[in-house]
Amino acid sequence: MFMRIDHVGIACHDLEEKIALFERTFELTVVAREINEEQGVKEAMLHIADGNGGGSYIQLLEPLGPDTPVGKFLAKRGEGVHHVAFGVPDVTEAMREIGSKGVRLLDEKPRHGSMGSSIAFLHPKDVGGMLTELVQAQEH
Ligand code: MC0
Repeated sequence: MFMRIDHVGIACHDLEEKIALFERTFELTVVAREINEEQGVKEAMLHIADGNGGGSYIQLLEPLGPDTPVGKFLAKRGEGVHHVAFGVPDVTEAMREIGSKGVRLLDEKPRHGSMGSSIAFLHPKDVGGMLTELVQAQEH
């Protein structure tokens, strides 16, 4: 079902500061930036590698406000890993399969994600405490 880890999302207070940290420390490069109003984030994707149907990235996430998923996460837990996203060939099919196993889906239908992807989230309480995202990369 999973093809690769598409990205690890990291919640931060200051996107520019954390981009500089990851560029300096790991020599990663920002390949995309976006403001996603629906998800309440300003985000940047830093490329790690390619393979198995798409790329792998670190995603840095700054909330657009306190009453957003990432804003609430920062207030409660502070900066750090917010979610792990798995690349899947077909997000609707993956939602159906995983949902049929009793895992709560946080989205009824796929939403818009980074770089033209289609995404859906699974409840962290049903996946060992890990907020999990399913990602179908944009077709090229
Ligand atoms: C909350 N919880 C988490 C968590 N966020 N556990 C692990 N990882 C996280 N990120 C835990 C809380 O500690 C709490 O447990 C329980 O889940 C319920 O949390 P809550 O604080 O009561 O509820 P809310 O209102 O904060 O909702 C949490 C929930 C929400 C995960 C349902 O954040 C959500 O729907 N997230 C999906 C969308 C999202 O995160 N979007 C931002 C990234 P306790 O034990 O304390 O009761 S957008 C993105 O990444 C896009 C741009 C992309 O990748 O392309």
